[in-house]
Amino acid sequence: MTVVETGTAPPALAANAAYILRGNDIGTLTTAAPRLYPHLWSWDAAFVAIGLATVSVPRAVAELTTLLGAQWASGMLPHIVFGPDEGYFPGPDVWGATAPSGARTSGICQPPVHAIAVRRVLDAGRRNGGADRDLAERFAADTFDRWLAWHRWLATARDPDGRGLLEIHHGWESGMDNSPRWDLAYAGVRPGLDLLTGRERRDLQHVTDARQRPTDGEYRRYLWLVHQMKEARYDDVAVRETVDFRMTDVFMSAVAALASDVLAELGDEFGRRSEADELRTLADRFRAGVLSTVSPSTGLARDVDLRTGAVVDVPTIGGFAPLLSGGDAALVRRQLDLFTGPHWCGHPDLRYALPPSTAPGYAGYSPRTYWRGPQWPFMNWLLYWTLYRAGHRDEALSLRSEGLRQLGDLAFGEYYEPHTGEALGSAHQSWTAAVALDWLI
Ligand code: 9WN
Repeated sequence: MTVVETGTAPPALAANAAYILRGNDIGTLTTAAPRLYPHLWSWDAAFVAIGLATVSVPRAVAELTTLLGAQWASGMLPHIVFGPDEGYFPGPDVWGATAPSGARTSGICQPPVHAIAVRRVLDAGRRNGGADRDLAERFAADTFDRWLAWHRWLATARDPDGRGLLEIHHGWESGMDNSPRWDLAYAGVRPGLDLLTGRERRDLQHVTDARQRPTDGEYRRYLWLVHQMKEARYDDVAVRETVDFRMTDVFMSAVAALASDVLAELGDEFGRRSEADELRTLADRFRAGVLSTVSPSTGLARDVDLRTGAVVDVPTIGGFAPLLSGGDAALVRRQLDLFTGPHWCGHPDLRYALPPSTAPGYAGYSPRTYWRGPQWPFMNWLLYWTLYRAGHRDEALSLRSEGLRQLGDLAFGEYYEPHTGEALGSAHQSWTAAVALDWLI
């Protein structure tokens, strides 16, 4: 049996991970983290289901069912489905949004990784056989149209001109909230109201130092955008016309390409030929969109500010979007060399050879601050899974072994300081535990 560097044997790591997920389970949903995030987050739920599938297929199905239960009539899957806890700001009162089912939700979305979770749950059910296989197959077939509606909504509401690039209206939609990718866009967001003073930022109570989280100035902008979208009644067209933040998100677009291909494969299995073709066409559209943004000089994919036309040239993990969507073998090879080279995973000062969220050589790099430098275990898993699937086995397996070494401290941190390996943000983060389980079992 292999023992990870920190001395934690895989069975102990897996048992601890399962224990974390069990502890964060409040019945119908697994909170993204016990105190900092006491609700269900859309893309977290997908990774959580992937982890849960290794220990309980029914519980994994339940997690995705809860998310689908909050789907909007438009097809959008909201980025937060609120549970009963009052401890998160901005909570349901600030968002003022309700799904047709009555579930209280946020009014924005997150990257569409969910088809990958459906695939993994189905695979786990089939591996187990019996009731698990029946449940997983029924679930995947019965919910296919719901996931399809989600992808169709993205393609129409968020890429209305068909350029193959999804547009976002808040950094939260990218899942990489304060990444330097969004600095330029946020510089143009000038809050007309101070929506923070007099309110309590609960997030700062759950980290060891405030530097690990976005600043108050950033939060004022975050809240202003929520206010603008709420004023527009979360109407897709009205939001596009009024919101101060309109960026194409190249990483989310690459996720859409990848997940549309995965969903198309599921469609094939369930005899949904025309829908599968439609999804492949979508995947091709997003793949081409992503490739169209690549900088010839850096080799990284770039976001665009739709309000100004400015192209964002900062070296963040988002630039590696083509590793998810593929479509150009020479570019992918170039990106893999960059990714594993001394500016990224192979940087000599890193504790583990894993991608920092922002390149260590960049002036705005900040190794303790959220999406400005730390490494994120779920991201390592997503890249691992995609690279493995695309046949880049060596790079994928390196992410897995380095990712497991990082998690050997049993903290299950939200993110990690790249040089010291210190766990930062929330402890006992669900998607961190989930990816450890998938890697181990
Ligand atoms: C806002 C739950 C979420 C993740 C995001 C991560 C962080 C929320 C926050 O936590 O965002 O959505 O309050 O900071 O950036 O990727 O889904 O884990």
